[in-house]
Amino acid sequence: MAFVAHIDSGKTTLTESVLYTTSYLSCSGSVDTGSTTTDFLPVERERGITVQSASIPVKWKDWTFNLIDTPGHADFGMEVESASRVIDGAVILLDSVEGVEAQTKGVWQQLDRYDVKTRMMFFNKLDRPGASVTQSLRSLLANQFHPRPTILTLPIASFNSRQYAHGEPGIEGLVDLVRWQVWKWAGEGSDPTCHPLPETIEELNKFSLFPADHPIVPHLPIARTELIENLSMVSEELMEYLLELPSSPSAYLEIEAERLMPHLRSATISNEVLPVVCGSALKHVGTQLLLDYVGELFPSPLDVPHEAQTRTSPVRALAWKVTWDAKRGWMTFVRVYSGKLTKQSGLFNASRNRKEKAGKLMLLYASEAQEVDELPMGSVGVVLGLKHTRTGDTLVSMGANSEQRTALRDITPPPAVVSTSVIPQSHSDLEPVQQALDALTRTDPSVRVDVQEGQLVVQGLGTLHLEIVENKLRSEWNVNFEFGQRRVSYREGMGMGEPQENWDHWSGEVNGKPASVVIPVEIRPMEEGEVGDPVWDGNLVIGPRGKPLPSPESISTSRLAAIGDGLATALSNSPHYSLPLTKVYVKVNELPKDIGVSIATLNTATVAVVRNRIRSAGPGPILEPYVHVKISVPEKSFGNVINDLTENGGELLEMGEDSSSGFDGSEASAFSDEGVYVPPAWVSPSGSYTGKSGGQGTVKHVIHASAPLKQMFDYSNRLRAIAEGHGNFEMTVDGFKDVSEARCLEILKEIGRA
Ligand SMILES: Nc1nc2c(ncn2[C@@H]2O[C@H](COP(=O)(O)OP(=O)(O)OP(=O)(O)O)[C@@H](O)[C@H]2O)c(=O)[nH]1
Ligand SMILES: [Mg+2]
Repeated sequence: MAFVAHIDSGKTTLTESVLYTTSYLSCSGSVDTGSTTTDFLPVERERGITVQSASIPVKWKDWTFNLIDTPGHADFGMEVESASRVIDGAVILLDSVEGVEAQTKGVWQQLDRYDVKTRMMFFNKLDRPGASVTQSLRSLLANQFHPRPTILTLPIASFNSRQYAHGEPGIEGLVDLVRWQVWKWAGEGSDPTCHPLPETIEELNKFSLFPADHPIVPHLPIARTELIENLSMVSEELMEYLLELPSSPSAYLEIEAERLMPHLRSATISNEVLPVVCGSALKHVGTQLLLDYVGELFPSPLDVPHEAQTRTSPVRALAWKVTWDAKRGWMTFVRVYSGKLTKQSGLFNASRNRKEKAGKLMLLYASEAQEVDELPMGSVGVVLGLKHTRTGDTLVSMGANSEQRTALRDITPPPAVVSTSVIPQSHSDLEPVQQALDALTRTDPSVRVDVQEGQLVVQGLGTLHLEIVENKLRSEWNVNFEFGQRRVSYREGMGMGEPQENWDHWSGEVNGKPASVVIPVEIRPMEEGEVGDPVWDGNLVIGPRGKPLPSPESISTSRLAAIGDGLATALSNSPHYSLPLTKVYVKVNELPKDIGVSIATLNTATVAVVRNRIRSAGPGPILEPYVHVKISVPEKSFGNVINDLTENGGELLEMGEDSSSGFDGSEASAFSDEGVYVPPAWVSPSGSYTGKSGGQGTVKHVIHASAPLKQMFDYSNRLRAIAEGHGNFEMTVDGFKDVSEARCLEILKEIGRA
């Protein structure tokens, strides 16, 4: 299970609270003082942000979870990508002052991509002024997250009726609507007390925990009734049970939690409802309840269909993360999908066709390790001593047959959008720098390294990503180099020229003898409605069986792998402007039985044929990366911000006075609230809003725009100047877009091609 969310929603704080609650820690650390367990890298502690995901086995009651704390910043999206690949369920946090934010959507889509069905929301920071369960729930519906968000716990701002109306002190209690209990936090640092709620309306109205006039009391039966009725919409069995109940107003209060839980669980696992729980990670409010619900509702590894999964051999495991540690060497994080991985055993890397040998095995508690003899099915642990394995590779036991040796589904890095040259300080620094870069790409496949015109170039997912790369090269690898200027990465599309006759024939000389081969491929620019494949850098490559072709390294038949590799080479560098190609459609047809040439020749011929075809099609469009920005500024600077955006090639998408619209300004209609219990706003009252996006007493104006990434590199400085320090923005990469002719010329000049 993983915690995923927008930056700063409190994932690391919640992880810390989980460790504290489950007694792993005797006192909890804090992100703000750089003392948390999972943010252990020096850069993380300095900056108070998570850069890499960390996994921790957590024991709670009879359950064991493998918890992964992920980073929220989109520049470290690879870490969420690989975590999403190995989890069976995710808890998505929402800062309940801000509601849905840019990366909330980003991580939600990542979970979709890896088919993580089971999800739960945690509305965090309910202690903050301006926090609202109602608004947060509405923003989920407005952004079309899930048609059935289902609130399981309700916050109690105060047990004192008068203070409650003002939302102060923030969050003193929680009502568990399923178990029909109230949790009360008496004060800072003290343990909460749990009180069962009365099962009749009359007794509830006299319940001594609340003063007689507390407004939440009469609302609680309504909330529970709506929860149960909405749940019965997805469970016929529950519906039938409800129909049998006597029609007394208290009937729904008597239903035991045990009766509801199985329905809630199956609806959660099948993604028919999205359970929502509330709390404050910082104050440890709601952490136990979250853990209880994760335990009750999340699937065990056996409840989720995984590729061929058994408790017995052979071992199949996915390396979902590889890191380098100065003391321990290469550490490969694996999730074991079947069998039992034992220490010192021989393994086969099915993604790279190489033998490996496992050394020690460990369970890792963030940076602390415990050695173990074996990792059973379903577990997440670390293997030491593997030499060739990279993030995303499949490991199987040596004895596995060829069918069991196939690779599990890969992890795909998001596209790189910025690059910089790496200049070793002296000639003797070249080799260490190269080695360090190679090691770095093994740990983080979203860092790409290549040589362009004799110069080492690294590409990454954003400017912060490159900063961290620079930082790691210096502090972990101690190599001497300078980074050149940051540049955005451009792409080329394919031209419209028709193929010449016999364009797919290749003939040449192999070992002094003439050889020829026909490469069975079709190539054209992608058409409207076709979606590029991230595995192929936004191109669409279809294999002989009509399915998307996997990356060349994980193709198991050697002839197809040779063609795949040739395609990748040809598509990585256009014959026109030497940019990587994107939005090209390639179909590889069935290969004839006897091609008459060696594998190596097949590879060379594929590169040549594809390059020629792209050359003869003429130059295509140039594409550059765009970002989506959401900017909040006071009215005074509104006009200047807009002028600046348009001057820099930005396109305004939407403007308004607050951010209740979808964060991306899309017009898409919201999910209806029919069949959803939305508590009235007064149920989650809060002190007046002084949050980060507005500033005291000022109306915030929100602008959504799309702009070229290149113009937005130093936007934080620019916005600071324009809005005199009162502006805020968030930015997410929005893919590659075709550029105008004028901009095309500029780009060609910039890259020295015009
Ligand atoms: N008031 C309040 N502040 C919180 C709460 N949870 C987290 N914070 C604060 O929010 C800030 C961000 O918390 P983190 O735990 O680092 O957030 P994160 O989601 O891990 O951030 P990234 O890993 O960088 O994406 C810190 O200053 C926390 O102290 C909460 O429940 N209430
Ligand atoms: Mg964090």
